[in-house]
Amino acid sequence: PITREFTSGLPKAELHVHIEGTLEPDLKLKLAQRNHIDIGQQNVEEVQKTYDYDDLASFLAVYYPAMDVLQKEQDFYDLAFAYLQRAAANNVRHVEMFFDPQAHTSRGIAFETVLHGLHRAIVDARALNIDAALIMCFLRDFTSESARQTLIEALPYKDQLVGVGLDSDEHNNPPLKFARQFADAAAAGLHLTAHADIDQKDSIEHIRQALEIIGVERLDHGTNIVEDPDLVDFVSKNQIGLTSCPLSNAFISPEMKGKEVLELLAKGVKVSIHSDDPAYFGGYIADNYYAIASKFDLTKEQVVQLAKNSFESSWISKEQKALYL
Ligand code: ES4
Ligand code: ZN
Repeated sequence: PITREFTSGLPKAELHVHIEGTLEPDLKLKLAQRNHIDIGQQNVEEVQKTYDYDDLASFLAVYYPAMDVLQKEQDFYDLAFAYLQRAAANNVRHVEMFFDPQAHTSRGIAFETVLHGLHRAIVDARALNIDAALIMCFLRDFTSESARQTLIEALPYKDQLVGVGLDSDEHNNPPLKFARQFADAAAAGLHLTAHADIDQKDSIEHIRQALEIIGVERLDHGTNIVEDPDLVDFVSKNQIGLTSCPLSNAFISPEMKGKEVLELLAKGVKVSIHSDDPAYFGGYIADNYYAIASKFDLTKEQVVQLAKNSFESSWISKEQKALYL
């Protein structure tokens, strides 16, 4: 059987982690104190008691307000550096991390404060033998005008970004709402991905829009695609990566999309395993590999293929991929 030592030693790429979702209770408390913010809890246990959610909306209602403690560039640096240290210790070799600028600019934090802090952590983490890049997400429950302004703010720094994504509340917020912003980002040379989520009533239509209209190169979650053979063919032919997050899915269903992942893996689709919001969903990437491997009795070959897929779906150069594969 697959052991925790195996999943943590396995060389892998993390392609679906929200950096704000790596904010651990102890850092949250430390930043609250440093920035003189009353978050209403005094210790780790009290913070963890607020982590009470069983669907996307109830999760996001805890998640976004908690970001108040992130105020200064150094706060964003500390957040990202702590994550990268932990990832490096679990043999994550490459990270493409999401960040949500609008979650910060909407409460008066400058875009540059966020970007500079995260970028500086990425540069310093190279000394830990981990390379990382940033994917800027649009908040899909904000307007497309807000996304447009965010992209305008970001474009002068496009060399510090690898791509754009789409996250937050999917309900009634289809990918098509941001078609123009995705097209502009692609024209600027950025890669494209989008959350096409778990068990949303329109998930197949959202997946279709993301693939056929937006032209995403990856789908975040998106494993509901197994319901539609034509779309499975499409991702197969076009080598679209699907980033599945078992422990995040487990909050919605104990099956954590294991059957879907195995079906896609058997069909040769580039599905891979990631952590989403590890500080909130009970585990980092090695824990996510372990969770699905143990519950579904995966073979070593299947686990290795998932890790290979993570490098293949990443946005590193062919030459760099060859070093990992
Ligand atoms: C997220 Cl689990 C999830 N879904 C959608 N958007 C998100 N942002 C951070 N975590
Ligand atoms: Zn996510």
